[in-house]
Order: sequence, then structure tokens, then C-alpha cells
Amino acid sequence: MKTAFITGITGQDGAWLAQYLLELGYKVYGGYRRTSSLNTWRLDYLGITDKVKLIDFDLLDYSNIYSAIRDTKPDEFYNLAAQSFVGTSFKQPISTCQVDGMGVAYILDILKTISPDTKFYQASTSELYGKVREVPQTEETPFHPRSPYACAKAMAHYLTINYRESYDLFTCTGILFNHESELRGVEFVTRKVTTHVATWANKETGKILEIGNMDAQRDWGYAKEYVRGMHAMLQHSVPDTYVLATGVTTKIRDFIIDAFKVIDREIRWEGQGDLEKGFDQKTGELLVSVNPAFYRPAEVELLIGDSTKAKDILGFNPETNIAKLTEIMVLNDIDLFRKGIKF
Ligand code: NAP
Ligand code: F7E
Repeated sequence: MKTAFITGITGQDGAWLAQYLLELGYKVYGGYRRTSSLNTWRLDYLGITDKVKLIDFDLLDYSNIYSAIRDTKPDEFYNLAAQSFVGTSFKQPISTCQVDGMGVAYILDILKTISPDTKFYQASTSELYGKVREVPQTEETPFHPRSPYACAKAMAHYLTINYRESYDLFTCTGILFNHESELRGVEFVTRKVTTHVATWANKETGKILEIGNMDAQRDWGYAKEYVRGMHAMLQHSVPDTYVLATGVTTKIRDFIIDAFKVIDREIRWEGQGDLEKGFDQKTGELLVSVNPAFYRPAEVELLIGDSTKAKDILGFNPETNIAKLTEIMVLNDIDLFRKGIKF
């Protein structure tokens, strides 16, 4: 039986990856950060909380990472833990750098010292491209990070490659473009939109969606499919860097329009910039309102990935397009909302 250690198991990708590896017959260890209240809701949702072995794990604590690796010596180690919200990284730049940058230095050095045969996956990100230098972005596109989050991830990305080249470790980086799902945190824009749309499914309960920059564009895929790409990277004969993306980009504005269409509401836009508002075409109800509090000090305006390399070498071929993903997320949130879940 193969063993895998997943950091960030309580996060979106950690939960989907754990489910997938369990299906493949792995023994799964999950790095679990102690919090003051239980946060296993994603594992509970997938019905796998009792099937994974949770291990105390904090990326800020070298000795804790050391003992976690010493005690488990996994065949595969997936580092998915991070302070992953770009907006927060502007408010907490130091801790973001410590967790997302230094935390990876700790892991790599410990693996080199006590578990050099463990294969390692690092969660890199399309945020590295930032102010993009070419369209679409590939493994060869130069980086121009635009947030403390992206800067910290750049450090982790290069360290992962450096340990591969210097010490012959099997270390892979996946430059993943945005991927979403029913398990996405509610602070990220897609889930923020779909949870708001869900509140309009019962007419009297609708909550106005306060939003930031609606002109940014993202290449959105389905997280459940992307974790298969992470696993495929560690099964290939040589460690490498791969882009995972759909090759389709969508404006935040269009995502909002399409999410409301799932519940048969058309939006009529009025005003411009900070004063822009979206009303229900038929009823005139206010659905969307711009709030500059959600603008970022530096924005990533356009992301669109080219994952030809992952397709050719790993067989990565995501099937869920943005229309289907939007529908999955809205319908799931309506279901949760009707069951009384508070967003
Ligand atoms: P997520 O839902 O925010 O999950 C992050 C996980 O990291 C959570 O389990 C969190 O634990 C854990 N964590 C945070 N700080 C930690 C610390 N100091 N020590 C140990 N664990 C800690 O993120 P995600 O969407 O699943 O993303 C997974 C990874 O891929 C992240 O590294 C992210 O930066 C990267 N990424 C994501 C995307 C995307 O579109 N989703 C795209 C590219 C790259 P708690 O539950 O205790 O908070
Ligand atoms: O923002 C704009 C915002 O927070 C997307 C993380 O998983 O993917 C994610 O980072 C866009 C940005 O994701 C709101 O300004 C407008 O342009 O959903 P997001 P992100 O910043 O792209 C990458 C690949 C990662 O690696 C990260 O870990 O939407 N936007 N209005 C808004 N964003 C939010 N959150 N909230 C708004 O109200």
C-alpha cells in the first residue's frame, strides 16, 4: 500500500486529493493545523474524515514538520498548505511569506536529510505570472508576481526546483490556474458569488453581492479534476514543472451574469466604476453593487494558461467547462442554503 502525506488536508484541494488517493488505495496522512474549533467540514462533506490519519502539522514549526516526516516517511508528500488568499497577503505579508515561502524551505530540507526517497509536490500558482508577459502563459513564461502571496510562492517554486537540481530529489511543481468547486472557501470570488446567488433562490432572502474588480479575467477549472494532475506528476518517471489550466478565460462580470442565469435572473447594469450596480432585469431588485474595499493594491488582470505539456506527457485533460462548473456550484449552494447552512 502506497502512503501519501497531504499538508492542507482541511483545504479545498487537500480534501479532493485525499478522496482521490483513498480511491486509489493509498494510506493517507493529513497534516492538520490545530485550531480552536473543528474545521474538518470538507472531509465531512466527502465522508472521508475517519478514513485519513490526521497528524499535527504547522508550516511555521520546523520541529513539528521534522517529526511528522520522521514518523510517516511517506512515499509521496503533497504540500498544499498555504495562506492562500491573495487579498489577505497584502494585510499579512510577513506571516504569508513565512508559511508559503519558509515553510517550504523547512520541508525540502527535512526531506533531503531524513527522507530523500519521498516524492514531493509543491502547489505553485498562476499568480506567479502576475502582470503577464505573454498570453497564454506556459511553463516558459517569465514571472512577474503582484502580491506578497505570489512573491512567497515564487520562493517556494524556485526552492523546489533547486532541491531537484542540487540533490537529485524527486520534486515537482504544478503551476495551477484557478480551480474552484463546491468546497471552495467562501472568500474567493466564485464561491462568494454562488453563495450569494443561492440566497436569491428563495426570493425573500436575497443578499446583495458586494464585489470588487469585475474586469479581471481568470482561467477557472474544476478542483476535483486538477488534483488528478498533481498525482500524475508524481507518477511520471522524471520530476518536472507543469501548468494545469483549461485554456479558457472569463471575466468576473461574466461569471456573475452566468451564475444568476442559473436561477433565471438576468442582470441589467447601470453606472460605471465604483458606482456600477446590477439590477434584476424583470423585478428591478438590486443584486450586485461595487465596493472598492475589495480592490487590491496591485491586481492580476488576465490569466489564461496553456497546459499542452501536461496534456501530452501526463494525459491531463479537464472536462468540466466554466458553464458546467458554475452550475455545479450554484446548485450545490442552493441545496446547502435550503438545508439551513449559513454562508
Ligand atoms: P485552501 O482551501 O485555502 O487550503 C489551505 C490549507 O492550508 C488549509 O488546510 C489550511 O488549514 C492550511 N494551512 C494554512 N496555514 C497553515 C499552516 N501555517 N500550517 C499548516 N497548514 C496551514 O487552499 P486550496 O484552494 O486548497 O489550495 C491548495 C494549495 O494550492 C495552496 O497552497 C494554494 O496556495 C495553491 N493554489 C491554489 C489554487 C486554487 O485556485 N485553489 C491555484 C493555485 C495554487 P486550516 O484549515 O487550518 O486553515
Ligand atoms: O480573486 C477579483 C479579484 O480571490 C479572483 C487563489 O486560490 O487563485 C486564487 O487567487 C479575482 C481577482 O482568487 C472580488 O480582484 C473581484 O482579480 O477568487 P480570488 P485569486 O486572487 O485569483 C490563485 C491561482 C491562487 O493561487 C490563490 O491561492 O476576482 N475580485 N471582486 C474579487 N475577489 C474576491 N476574492 N472577492 C471579491 O469581492
